Amino acid sequence: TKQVDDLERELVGGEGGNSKYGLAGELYGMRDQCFKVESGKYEYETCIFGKATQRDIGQTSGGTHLGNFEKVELNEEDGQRTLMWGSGTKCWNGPSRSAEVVITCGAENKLLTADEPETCRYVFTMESPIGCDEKFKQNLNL
Ligand code: MAN
Repeated sequence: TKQVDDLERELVGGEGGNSKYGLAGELYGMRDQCFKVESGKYEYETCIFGKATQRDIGQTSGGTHLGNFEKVELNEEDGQRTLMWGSGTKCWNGPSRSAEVVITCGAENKLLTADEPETCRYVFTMESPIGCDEKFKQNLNL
């Protein structure tokens, strides 16, 4: 029983809690997968439970470290999921780089957009089936 309890805690967290794999284990299916998107002169790569990286288009290795995967955040009110990376390479004269991926409901796991709304803070949108949950349906009155 203890083993099952421990595994369950790892997968779906404690009561109502957030865990390593998200509220209901939804990140398990994309664990260690990486997703890419191009924007302006850069290609970005975000790896679930890994790193986020910025490269010049055409560059195939190295690049600027945008952060290490930290957590998935769930907004209790609107059900919005956001994946967060932090402690990236320090910005010139500023904070260390960080990245977040805002999830919307969609058929595939796919990064859609990349933006740098403030210097060295990178915000991506991603469509994913993990965004298509009860809360999403409620918000759209489906
Ligand atoms: C690099 C890139 C940019 C960033 C600047 C900050 O050029 O990482 O995204 O704005 O550094 O100096």
